[in-house]
Amino acid sequence: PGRLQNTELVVPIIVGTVSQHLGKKQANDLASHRWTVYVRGNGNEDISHLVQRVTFNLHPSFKDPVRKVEQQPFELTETGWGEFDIGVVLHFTPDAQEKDLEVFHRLKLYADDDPTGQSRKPVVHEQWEEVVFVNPQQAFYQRIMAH
Ligand code: SLL
Repeated sequence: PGRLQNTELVVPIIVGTVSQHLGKKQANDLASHRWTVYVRGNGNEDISHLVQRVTFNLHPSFKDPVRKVEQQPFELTETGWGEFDIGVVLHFTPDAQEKDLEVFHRLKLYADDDPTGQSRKPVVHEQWEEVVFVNPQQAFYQRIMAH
């Protein structure tokens, strides 16, 4: 047991947001859009073999801005009026013996070709991350490789 030396485990993940204007009838000052932030594996696969829980740190203007999601799907839906950087904290499975990792992802409400946001076309904004485990725990490494 223990850590593997000279080994890197690289796992690609996708962090993204999708948002949509609520429409003139439903929108109000505090809620012009409905949006979802999510963490996924490459090709939409389950990442619960790696990630135990995700904390989404929202802008302080939200009620209870620290939101914990304890199981798949690791996503959160809200309504709001503005764009901001969402802190997405990955808590890995205990056998990884790794620190939490915070990734920042910009919530995008407005498409570049529609700056007023009146179109109701969903706006998707995704970023790729490569999570790198340096000298991973042996048991964790074997479990992930066998997955
Ligand atoms: C801005 N710096 O000024 C950004 C802040 C904050 C958005 C955006 C809260 C919604 C609610 C909300 O959408 N905050 O209170 O339910 O554009």
